[in-house]
Amino acid sequence: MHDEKIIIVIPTYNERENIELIIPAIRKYVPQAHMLVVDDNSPDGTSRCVKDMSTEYDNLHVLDRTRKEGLGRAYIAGFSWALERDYELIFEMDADFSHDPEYLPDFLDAIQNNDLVLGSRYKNGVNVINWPMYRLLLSYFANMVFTRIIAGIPFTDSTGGFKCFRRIVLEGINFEKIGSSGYSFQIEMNYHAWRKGFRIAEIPIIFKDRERGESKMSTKIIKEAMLLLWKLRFMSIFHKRI
Ligand SMILES: Nc1nc2c(ncn2[C@@H]2O[C@H](COP(=O)(O)OP(=O)(O)OP(=O)(O)O)[C@@H](O)[C@H]2O)c(=O)[nH]1
Ligand SMILES: [Mg+2]
Repeated sequence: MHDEKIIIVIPTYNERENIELIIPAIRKYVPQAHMLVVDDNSPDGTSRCVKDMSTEYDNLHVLDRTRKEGLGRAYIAGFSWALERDYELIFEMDADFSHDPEYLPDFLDAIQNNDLVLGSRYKNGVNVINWPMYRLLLSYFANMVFTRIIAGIPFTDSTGGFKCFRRIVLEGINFEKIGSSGYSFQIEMNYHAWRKGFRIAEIPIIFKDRERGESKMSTKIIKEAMLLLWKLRFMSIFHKRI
């Protein structure tokens, strides 16, 4: 059990303070997992910091990109990198400790009988710590109302970014058709996996707001997500299979 090759993909933009702490924390909970930091040429030297750490930590990799293109593009580059190698389980995880590495073993348990495991902030009530009320309400309604009602996606947390894919799921998704760069990237990936009939489970996680580094949330990201939901609704109506 749990002997499949694991990689944790961590996109970063100006996360130097967090990345040097999250790497040892991940290692503590899943020592066998490899890590891939996908950095968009962060001005604060995140990539350099990870490269320096890789002399001490084995199986720690960096994928350097030339410019900031959003979370979605960074993940697609990271997934492609992982699929070119022999990883079976591919995680998404933020660098800023909003995703507590202590849940990683729970994902590994749940993926044994599933193809995709989603960490959900809303599965057992509301488990978000330290977010301003407007942001919590926005996220809660986006997930519990808009994604479920507009796009018909049955999950409690479609915008979360703490998840574990079996490679077969990523191999089944045409990355060229994924247009989103912000949160809607998460919705889009879940939607395609769900429509293709993969086994998907949600496990409860407690999500904490970042304590270090700067937020990259923007109204552009929110607008992109709202547009996507309507697009998915129309795709569902016409049963367009992708
Ligand atoms: N490579 C890359 N990483 C990004 C980009 N935007 C965000 N990230 C990283 O993706 C992860 C999630 O982004 P966050 O900025 O934490 O997004 P969030 O959690 O919704 O919002 P805050 O925590 O409030 O900033 C973090 O590790 C970021 O550093 C980007 O354009 N490129
Ligand atoms: Mg964050």
